[in-house]
Amino acid sequence: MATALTRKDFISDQEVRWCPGCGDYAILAQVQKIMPELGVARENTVFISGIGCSSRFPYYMNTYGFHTIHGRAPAVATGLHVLRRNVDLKILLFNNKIYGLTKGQYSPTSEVGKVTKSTPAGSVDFPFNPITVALGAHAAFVARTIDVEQKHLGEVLKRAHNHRGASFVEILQNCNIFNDDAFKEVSDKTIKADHQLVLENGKPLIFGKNRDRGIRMNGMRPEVVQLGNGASESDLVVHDESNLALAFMLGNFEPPMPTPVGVFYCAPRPTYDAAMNKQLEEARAKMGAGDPQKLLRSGDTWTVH
Ligand SMILES: Cc1ncc(C[n+]2csc(CCOP(=O)(O)OP(=O)(O)O)c2C)c(N)n1
Ligand code: SF4
Repeated sequence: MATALTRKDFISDQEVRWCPGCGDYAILAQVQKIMPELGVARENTVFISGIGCSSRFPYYMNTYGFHTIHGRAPAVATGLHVLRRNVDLKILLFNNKIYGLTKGQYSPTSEVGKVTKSTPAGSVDFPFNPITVALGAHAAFVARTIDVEQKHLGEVLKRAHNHRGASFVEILQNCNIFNDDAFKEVSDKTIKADHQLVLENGKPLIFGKNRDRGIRMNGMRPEVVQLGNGASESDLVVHDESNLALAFMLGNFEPPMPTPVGVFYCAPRPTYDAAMNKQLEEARAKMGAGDPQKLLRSGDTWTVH
């Protein structure tokens, strides 16, 4: 019988080279902690990264790994369109709102007006919102978590793993060297309760240190209401992970609205891999095992003189 794996089995012999205090450490530690709990053999696991500090990740995991090209990890993992096709793999996007490895230029998730070495007068680029991009690409599982929220991070990663099909997880990650405190509002213990909206399926959208504020619909627009002040829990929006419109609405929350964390959307549908295998099985049952040589010589063939 195979012996159960432990966290240590997933730690490679490579020296971890991130700046002291980088949020990447917390994400690596939690991934190494939950991997044995997922019960997947190391030889069946591959971590595929792009380019960047975060992309050193595969070196530190004692599994298969592939350090690929900038921004193209999903493309290398599967071909394009991974989310729409629902290929059974897990995408972890470390969002630090900056280019870390190349020493602090603005990135596609930096806010408008971001002053960096490459944008001394402030960036004029409108940023990507990873959650709504994933939803727009028809991802069937979309979630957000935070590097320092180790318990939440672990739980979200396990849910992403258990979801059959493509899972997309945005992890808010602090780059303490080039963009320190980019997510201070949702990670600082003293203030985070007033800015984090923890999504729980089937539960009303409540937040705040005293859990006394919530999200209510005012016609077609969401608004923050003070509970007890003419508003009660029954007036609030109830989170429903299968509601795509709600997921988009929450994905678009920007301050002064609270920042949602947790599973925005989870609507399982057949995976690309399963659908393709089913089609092949059906074809085999109908036509028997294929013969590539026969296939090549069938249909329209001609001789070139
Ligand atoms: C197509 C392409 N453009 C630019 C680069 C140069 N480059 C290497 S790493 C990097 C920034 C990486 O930042 P990010 O992906 O946010 O990861 P981080 O280092 O912040 O973890 C850039 C621009 C590249 N390698 N390939
Ligand atoms: S530059 Fe930023 S993202 Fe890169 S290792 Fe240092 S702290 Fe982490």
